[in-house]
Amino acid sequence: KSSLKPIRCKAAVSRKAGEPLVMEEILVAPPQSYEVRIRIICTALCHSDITFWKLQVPPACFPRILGHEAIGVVESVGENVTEVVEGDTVLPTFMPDCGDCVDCKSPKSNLCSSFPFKVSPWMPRYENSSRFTDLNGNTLFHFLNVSSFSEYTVLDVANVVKIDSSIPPSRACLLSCGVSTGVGAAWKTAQVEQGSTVVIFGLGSIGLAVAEGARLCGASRIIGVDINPAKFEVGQKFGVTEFVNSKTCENKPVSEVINEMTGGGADYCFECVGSSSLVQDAYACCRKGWGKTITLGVDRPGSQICLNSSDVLHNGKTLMGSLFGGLKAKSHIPILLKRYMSKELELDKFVTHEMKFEDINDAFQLLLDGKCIRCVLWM
Ligand code: CXF
Ligand code: ZN
Repeated sequence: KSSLKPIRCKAAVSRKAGEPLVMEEILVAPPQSYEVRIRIICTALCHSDITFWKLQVPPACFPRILGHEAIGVVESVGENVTEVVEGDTVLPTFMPDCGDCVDCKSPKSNLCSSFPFKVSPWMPRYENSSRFTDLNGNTLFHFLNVSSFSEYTVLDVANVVKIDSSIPPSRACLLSCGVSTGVGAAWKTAQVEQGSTVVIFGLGSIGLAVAEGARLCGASRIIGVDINPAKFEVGQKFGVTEFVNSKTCENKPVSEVINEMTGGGADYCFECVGSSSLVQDAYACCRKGWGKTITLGVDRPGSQICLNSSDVLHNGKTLMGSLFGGLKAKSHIPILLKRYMSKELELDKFVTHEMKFEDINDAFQLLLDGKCIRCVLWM
């Protein structure tokens, strides 16, 4: 293991907030104990990459290697790694699954307490430690435990899932973040049942993945809410059955419209935008007694959700947050991949664009303009 050497390869470095990524040669250090170095096969763009690329306030930090939705092959492993070997196909996941802590051992949670989720610029097991340097010897920061906008990257073994190498990489990689987050929120966090009525606020990639999950769980009504009327047609391909344009609700709050449509509220509401006032709307139109509202969207740091305390007391509703769809990466991703292979889970329709890694800045523009669902970049 001590014979492992740094690898020189290409990476798209985010040097300044909001500025085009720079294609550079960088050095990727060997994996330390409990780490693996992987060669990225392909990576997709997720909206969180845009969020952190634009961000000017902490936890922003530059220069950084973004990217966290990907698939790769293990190039080498550090000491104490027994779970994977060189040549294994793996999905990186930003949510760790150590398998050992109270939370990983409980079926009720996916929030590992050995490596509590935070948006850190470092490797999870070693504070202030990066595996990336530029050719001037300067440190490049990590992102979400993955940093896949590089031909090679280093991950903690808690952040990789070994998968079957025969699955098409451009489809499998979607389960590394976005599709898992949405499908998981319906399947694991909400536990949507057959015949349920579901409302999805925001029909971006995550909202569409929630629709796909709700469809798989047998929901009979899937109501999409968005301000862009074109989203209804898109949504229909993902199982959306009805559409509400919240911009043209005729002066009625959107929650009132939903309460009328559903005769007193939906079984499950999902907030997929990242707006605390939309969380309030969602909570206001899930059914009293058993309605559940799930939040997936990322609002500005420090924003507050305001709920009326007697409404909360009188109505018996549930409000839950969902990170990575409540999925335990190592046990649940293989199940979703099986459901893809058996043609139940449809992944193909999420991939609207595929291009070369070199063209990553064009891919950013497509996502910024709302022109793509998932754009897969081949290394
Ligand atoms: C997000 C979830 C919330 C914090 C930042 C990352 N996940 C993936 O895109
Ligand atoms: Zn993501």
